[in-house]
Amino acid sequence: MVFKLSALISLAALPKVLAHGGVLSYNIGGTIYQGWSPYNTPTGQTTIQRPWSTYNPILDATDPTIACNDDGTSGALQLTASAIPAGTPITAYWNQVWPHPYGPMLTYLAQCPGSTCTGVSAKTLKWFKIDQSGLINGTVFNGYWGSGKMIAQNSSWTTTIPATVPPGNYLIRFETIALHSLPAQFYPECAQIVISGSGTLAPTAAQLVTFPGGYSNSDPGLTIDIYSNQAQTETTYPIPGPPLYGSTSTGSSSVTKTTTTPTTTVSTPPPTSSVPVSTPGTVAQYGQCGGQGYTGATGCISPYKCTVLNAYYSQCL
Ligand SMILES: *[C@@H]1O[C@H](CO)[C@@H](O)[C@H](O)[C@H]1NC(C)=O
Ligand SMILES: *[C@@H]1O[C@H](CO)[C@@H](O)[C@H](O)[C@H]1NC(C)=O
Ligand SMILES: [Cu+2]
Repeated sequence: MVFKLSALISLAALPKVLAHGGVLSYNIGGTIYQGWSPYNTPTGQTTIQRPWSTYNPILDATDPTIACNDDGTSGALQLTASAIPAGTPITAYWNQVWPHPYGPMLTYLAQCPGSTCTGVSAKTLKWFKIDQSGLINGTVFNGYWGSGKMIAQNSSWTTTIPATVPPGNYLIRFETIALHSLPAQFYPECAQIVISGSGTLAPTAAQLVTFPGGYSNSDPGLTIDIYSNQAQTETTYPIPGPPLYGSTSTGSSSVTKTTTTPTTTVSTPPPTSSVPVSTPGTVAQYGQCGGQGYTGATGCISPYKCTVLNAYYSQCL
């Protein structure tokens, strides 16, 4: 009997893939980039995504693979998405349908020294957080979370590179954290991009972390028991990691969500309207309809509504 190797690999992988996964592809400014396939041979894989090794979650905030779900290295045929203007939305697609609706979504950037990220270990980099979504409404026990929203958005998450980010070579790290069981489950994957533009707002020291290092196993946002009695009335959730890039918060005492405008930018266009717009329009479901720096159409096709995701991105949902 002859078995196809790929069929054997799929069978072997099946029990693992049922309830877990990772980022499988990206849409950057309208271009689709396929990601790494962790269950195929590394030989010949050419992707902008860093190699990763398993659909299984990382269960320890100090795990040496927590930067990019791998050993930190680039692939033999590593690619980089070049000339991505700051201000561009990047969508990451998880396997369908992502199974874990309780927990935060987080997106980080790390700038590489020198002229490329290829060959640079993800563990040596300093990361800053450009997007986060924790408990959106309701209670910790049964509320609507960033990851629930990710599932509702076609198991995808869109983060717009802030227009203020300085040009250079970066890794972008999309992460979902699942809290349905403890320890918390981390699902991070990374891709290599070159950001262009004239941003000049460097992250502050307080906004920069290493991975491992950015999280601790005792962080309140990672030890929270969403099934406890307290969780049934708790409506705030402290998102793990450093304070958001561009904010003035120290992150040490407050979980209040605030949106602040960076103060030292040179080239931020005036904010466009980010108020929900209900006029019937032309933007399709999941399309961008507003946000700082955005100049396109703002009306969504019926029945979708323009919904503010963050200061830089509103989407038809
Ligand atoms: C939470 O937000 C979602 C999406 O906006 C909405 O569908 C849901 O009804 C809200 N739930 C509560 C309890 O407010
Ligand atoms: C949903 O996600 C898949 C990738 O997982 C993508 O191919 C498809 O175009 C997406 N659909 C929409 C409506 O965006
Ligand atoms: Cu899982």
